[in-house]
Amino acid sequence: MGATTLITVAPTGAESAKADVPALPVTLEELVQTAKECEAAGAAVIHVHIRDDDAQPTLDLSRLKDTVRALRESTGLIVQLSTGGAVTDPYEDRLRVLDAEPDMCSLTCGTVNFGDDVFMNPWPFMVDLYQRTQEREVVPEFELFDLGHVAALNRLLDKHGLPYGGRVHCDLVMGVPGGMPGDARSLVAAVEALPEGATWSATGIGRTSLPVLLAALSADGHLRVGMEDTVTFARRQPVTANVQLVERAAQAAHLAQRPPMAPADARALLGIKLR
Ligand code: KMH
Ligand code: ZN
Repeated sequence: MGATTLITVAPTGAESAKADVPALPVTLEELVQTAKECEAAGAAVIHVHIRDDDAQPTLDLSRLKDTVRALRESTGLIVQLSTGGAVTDPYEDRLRVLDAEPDMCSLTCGTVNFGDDVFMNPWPFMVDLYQRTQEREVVPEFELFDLGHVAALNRLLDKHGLPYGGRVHCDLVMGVPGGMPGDARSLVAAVEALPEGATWSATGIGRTSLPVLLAALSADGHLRVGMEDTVTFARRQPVTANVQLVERAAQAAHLAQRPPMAPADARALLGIKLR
């Protein structure tokens, strides 16, 4: 088999309101339907934020457990729960996400200005979350919003060893107002600073989505797309469903001669525990 592209879909996030973005999947039924469509279109990993009955972001543990179970029953996708949540979520709730026993979780490697807000990830919280992923045998995906986060990741690995699964997998989250810009030269700078042997995907927020996708493919990276990161497909054209973004990413991956990676191959690459 030749080289392939791991596609992660991040369908919901914590920032858009259902009232503003009706296509956003916020119920469990909508999420499962989205997951099935995106898997069929080439996604291998789903990065999950959930909502409550009022479509507000929540880290409610029983809902998270139900979500993990439903996604496992209906798809072969690797289930990655967000530990970032919303900027207002307390650290204890973010740590408790691991009790839902996901395959993977996000782990952001530093604090960052996040538009008008601040997304808090102080060093002691990072270390606590990282050690819990190691104990619980959950594969972390290191979210890197800035070049300083790459330095913090290297420090984390130096002090606390390799993640469960043995593979360091990162996601460059680019173009957040307050983080690194979503452009090719920032991407190259971040990739050059990654730990030896790390695998990585990249995503660009808002209008940086396409430039980052193209830069990532040309630098041999993997892709993350989804309505968490952009709700606009093209100028004046809202995204109508997450699968639109996955289909476009899959087409670009085919064009780059690195077609989408199957979930089973992604499980082997990342060292996901059989649950
Ligand atoms: N919603 C952002 C504050 C993650 O999922 O780990 C954090 C975020 C990162 O989306
Ligand atoms: Zn997220």
